[in-house]
Amino acid sequence: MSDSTGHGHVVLLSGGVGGAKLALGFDRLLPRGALTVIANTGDDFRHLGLDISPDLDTLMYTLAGIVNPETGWGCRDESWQFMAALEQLGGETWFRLGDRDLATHIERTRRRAAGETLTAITADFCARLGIGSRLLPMSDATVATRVDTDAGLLDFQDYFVRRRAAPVVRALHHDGAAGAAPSPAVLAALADPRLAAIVIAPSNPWLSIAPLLAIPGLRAAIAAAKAPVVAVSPIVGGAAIKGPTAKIMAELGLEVHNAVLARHYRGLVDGLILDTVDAGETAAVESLGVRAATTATVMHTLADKTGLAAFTLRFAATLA
Ligand code: FO1
Repeated sequence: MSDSTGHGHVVLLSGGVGGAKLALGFDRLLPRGALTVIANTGDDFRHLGLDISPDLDTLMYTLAGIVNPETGWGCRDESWQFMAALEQLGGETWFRLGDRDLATHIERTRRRAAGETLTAITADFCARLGIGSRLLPMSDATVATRVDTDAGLLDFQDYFVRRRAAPVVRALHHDGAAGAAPSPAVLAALADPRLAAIVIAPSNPWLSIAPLLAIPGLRAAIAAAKAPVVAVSPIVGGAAIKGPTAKIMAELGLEVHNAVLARHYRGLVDGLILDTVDAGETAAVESLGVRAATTATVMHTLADKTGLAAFTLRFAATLA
């Protein structure tokens, strides 16, 4: 359950901005190489002829310390010459691509066209950016989240960015997930005997975590792992810290309670971490057979992030 440094290894399932904060907490808390992040690629899309992987890039920039601190995505100290020039030519600028960020998309697109896997490209980018943790796409197959709404069936970024998540969600589809296989690297990470915990980050369960769990082999590998599975709730005080989680839950006819989330994750997670403001919900969560713990889950500072990471590991140890 642990390596020579006495630390267990951690696998973190994560989407973009919210999950990336906890990824950074584990990256800074654990010895180099003890963290593997499995990233959602259901938000990926082809745009302006480029292969774009937003959650992978958000996680990569965050772990490299170069993410834009205001938005949580894209690069810090960014310039926007490309967007300005594209605007002048009447190109599509609703999805903001900064000049530094653009290099990632152009080089990833070139290497994928040359036949490299997303896993291999991501590993090389991370090595070049000095990242010690492993960052793995959930699969090297294409899985695309589609959002069925009152404005029609929308591609993810069209719904999320272009239309600012305004359309009413009827259903979510993960095209390609049923036929997708987790990469060998993902399966190896989940089978690692040094695993102390498998953690589901406080990303949107329906938008960002669902695509991961829709891949049959991935869900099975989590269930087969010896290590306890702990989720950190993105719902704080009946709302989502960031993004449209609460809105989507309401539109899907779900009450915005952590017991609903516990039911959603039931059978997969051993424990759920709630924010202290939701301590009143722990009994309801535990009545579903999911252990509950409370701590400060809203992360602003690095200390918040490493603190939540450490708490998650301690809680997981009580579930082992
Ligand atoms: N989110 C936005 O709300 N507006 C954008 O223009 C935008 C551009 C963008 C570019 C690169 C990238 O990696 C992420 C970007 N995001 C943008 C965030 C992204 O759409 C979401 O964070 C994820 O897809 C959902 O987690």
